[in-house]
Amino acid sequence: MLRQSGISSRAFSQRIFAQRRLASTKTIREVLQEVIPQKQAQLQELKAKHSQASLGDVKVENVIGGMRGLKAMLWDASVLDPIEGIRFHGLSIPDCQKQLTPAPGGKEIIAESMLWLLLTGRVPTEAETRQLSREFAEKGDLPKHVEQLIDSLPKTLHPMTQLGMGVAALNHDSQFAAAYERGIKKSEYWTHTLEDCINLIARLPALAARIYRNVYKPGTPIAGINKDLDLVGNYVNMLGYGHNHDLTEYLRLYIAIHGDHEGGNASAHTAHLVGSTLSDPYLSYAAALFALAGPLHGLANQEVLRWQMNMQKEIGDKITHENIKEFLWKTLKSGQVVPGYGHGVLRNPDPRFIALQEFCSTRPELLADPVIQLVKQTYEVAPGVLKEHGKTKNPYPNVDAASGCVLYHYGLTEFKYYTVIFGVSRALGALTQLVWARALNLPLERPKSLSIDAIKQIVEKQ
Ligand code: CMX
Repeated sequence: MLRQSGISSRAFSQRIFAQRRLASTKTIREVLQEVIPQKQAQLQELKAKHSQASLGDVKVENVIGGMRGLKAMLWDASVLDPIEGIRFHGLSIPDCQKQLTPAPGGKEIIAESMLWLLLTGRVPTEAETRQLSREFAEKGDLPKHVEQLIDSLPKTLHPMTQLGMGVAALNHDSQFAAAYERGIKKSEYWTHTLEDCINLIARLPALAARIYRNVYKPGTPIAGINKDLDLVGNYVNMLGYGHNHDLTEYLRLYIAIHGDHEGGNASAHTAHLVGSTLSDPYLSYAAALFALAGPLHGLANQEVLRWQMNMQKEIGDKITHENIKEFLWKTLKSGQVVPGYGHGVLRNPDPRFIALQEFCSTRPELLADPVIQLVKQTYEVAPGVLKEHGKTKNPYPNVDAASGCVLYHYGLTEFKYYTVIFGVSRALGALTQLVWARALNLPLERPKSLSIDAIKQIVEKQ
């Protein structure tokens, strides 16, 4: 009939599309309301029937399951074992607590020694650690334009948005970007990247503290950088809590152990992906921060506190295992996740959670705090409830289950700020990864995507 009418099939389809285009009065939302359920059903069918089918190099479950467990990245500095948890160049958290130099007068791991270990694979000497602290202090002041930018932002803008914007604006002074523009050899990329990474880590405390002071303590002066202090010592000073030695020690530990969690975690992987385009470290890390700001990742530490406060409000003074159980079920039945529980890789309690709990266990005033007790009591009940609920592969706490409550105890009660502290920390691992990606000349990341129809065609042939 087409031949009789003298038009080709392509022209025929174009005419049909044109007629549909004219006839349809649907909105884009209405069309999506129709199309999405169809695609969802197709995906469900693939998941149920063909998860284990091979697509060549990978299985269907890898493509539709968030690439969980897929060995597709190169990263030396840390390994995450599902049962044992994190090791940094082979060292567990307790090993690091024994071997890495603390701050003068302190006991906990500090950011400088963790960064040194991550970057070089070696445990630094005390002199090497102190030298890095001094370099950070000397480079820690913010440029004027970044101060002005942060000061101009609405105080209601989420602190993580402010942090990402500030980090991106620091790229004004990127040595890597300037050197690339001048024209450098690939073999020189890593040295300029390293300088940017050190400058960025040095400036993060002043940036993060300025956000805190602007939003929560406006109009009060911010302490200057003390050249004799470590990075976190200065950060806590600028936040306005420098008088509190225990909080300073807690934040030293917190920032060191949140530093890296294998290469594929969402924030570090984002920095790696963006950095693979040769975007400079500031832009790459700003992107990572926006991944960290998601509630399934770093924002969970804010969510845990919010959830706990709601639980406390609802239960009142009579906190029992039964009451907590009821609240957990209420959360699950309303379709929400229990924040601070579960993990993409871990299948045991997170050793970072254990390390933070141990920090509390030596301090009676922390053990007596109702918020900290609630974390412990929830830990006694939640794994059982989550197992019974039967969805999560890991019913145990991750680091976010415990990290906020100690901050809360010490008076840092503004939990919308908590992910910013995580953001100061994750720079250690994500930026180390960038330096090594440039040193090893790793290429642009560019995985292949497949449509649902293409996957169906492949699996149906098998
Ligand atoms: N509460 C309720 N349900 C949960 C759950 C939790 N804590 N953890 C996982 N599940 C659900 C998932 O939503 C998923 O449900 P669907 O099948 O309906 O999609 C199912 O259990 C299977 O998930 P999983 O394979 O066990 O976990 P994922 O690898 O998909 O997700 C994580 C991991 C962390 C996103 C998830 O456990 C979660 O949402 N936890 C709560 C948020 C949180 O604490 N995030 C912080 C993680 C640490 C960090 O990055 O900082």
